[in-house]
Amino acid sequence: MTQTLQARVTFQTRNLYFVVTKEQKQLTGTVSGHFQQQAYTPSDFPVIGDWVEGTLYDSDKLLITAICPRKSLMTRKMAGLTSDNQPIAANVDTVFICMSANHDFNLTRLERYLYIAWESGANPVILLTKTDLVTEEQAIEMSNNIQEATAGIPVISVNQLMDMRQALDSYLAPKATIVFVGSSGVGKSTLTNQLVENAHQKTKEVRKEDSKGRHTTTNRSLFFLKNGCSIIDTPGMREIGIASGFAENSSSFETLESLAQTCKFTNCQHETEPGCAVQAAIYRGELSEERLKNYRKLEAEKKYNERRQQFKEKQQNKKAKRREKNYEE
Ligand SMILES: Nc1nc2c(ncn2[C@@H]2O[C@H](COP(=O)(O)OP(=O)(O)OP(=O)(O)O)[C@@H](O)[C@H]2O)c(=O)[nH]1
Ligand SMILES: [Mg+2]
Ligand SMILES: [Zn+2]
Repeated sequence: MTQTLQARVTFQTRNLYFVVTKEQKQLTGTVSGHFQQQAYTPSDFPVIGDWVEGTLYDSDKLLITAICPRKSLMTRKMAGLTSDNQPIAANVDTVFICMSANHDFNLTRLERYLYIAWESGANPVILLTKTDLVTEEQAIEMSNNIQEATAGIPVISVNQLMDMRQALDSYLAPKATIVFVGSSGVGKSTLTNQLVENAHQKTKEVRKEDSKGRHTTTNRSLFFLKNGCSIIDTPGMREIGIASGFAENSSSFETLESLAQTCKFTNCQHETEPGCAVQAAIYRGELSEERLKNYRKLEAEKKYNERRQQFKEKQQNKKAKRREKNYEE
């Protein structure tokens, strides 16, 4: 008798998938011939974080017949001529974009990662890592610069001396899936190891002689926290191509904004207005609904931050006036 079951992909090497059932049983999986025939692009195959369905055989092997509907899918453009997107991780809730405070700081690269996160349907959070290597003032300045450039996306400063679970607590819900992305050596595996006791990810050590790294992560792996939260560690991306559909050199922040400037009405809400360039781009498949949704969120956050800033200034003015008054008396 065959048993059909669902399991989550936690690791992949070539065509072999390591999967874990809801009961925490580990199995190895391969896709069925029928599945293979129906798959046309890399994203049609299971990727880490996917829930897959299949039939159990030999007590610990799964013949994968289907991928369960994905909540989100992170992809990047593949190197070379192909326009296919390479899937990175599925069903992610929060993408932690890691940038280290010591030498990795680069807002353009950050923008690209943000773009990937937005396109995926997951929420981005920026982690400024290794803040122990700079002064507190420098860390604050960098964090402010990031905040200014990204308008409203959470920025969290961390370093290995901190309690990471406490720092990231609100994102580590039992059913949540989080992923760490960012350049090689920014501390993604160190973060993973701190959060997951049994992760034992080898972390990159930098050789003194040639400053080349060892133990750099080469494969994506999914780990579970005791509460059920899933954590995916990824290898540092050397080049981060933006998923196809957009020119690679286009700035993610500017694309939608410049499109919006060509709408017929200057106060266009990009909903049902005639002559809306944004909706037209969505219709042509050049822009995803998700991207517009994130743009709206960002706009709302921008407004919120502006209001907060105005409020703060008002409070400060009031205080200053009060001080003046006291002084006069
Ligand atoms: N000073 C300091 N060093 C850190 C911190 N976090 C990580 N490191 C060190 O930085 C090096 C790289 O850390 P990893 O965690 O391996 O970096 P990674 O992002 O996983 O790198 P890849 O796997 O190559 O993508 C290691 O030698 C860590 O010990 C930190 O907060 N402060
Ligand atoms: Mg690593
Ligand atoms: Zn419009």
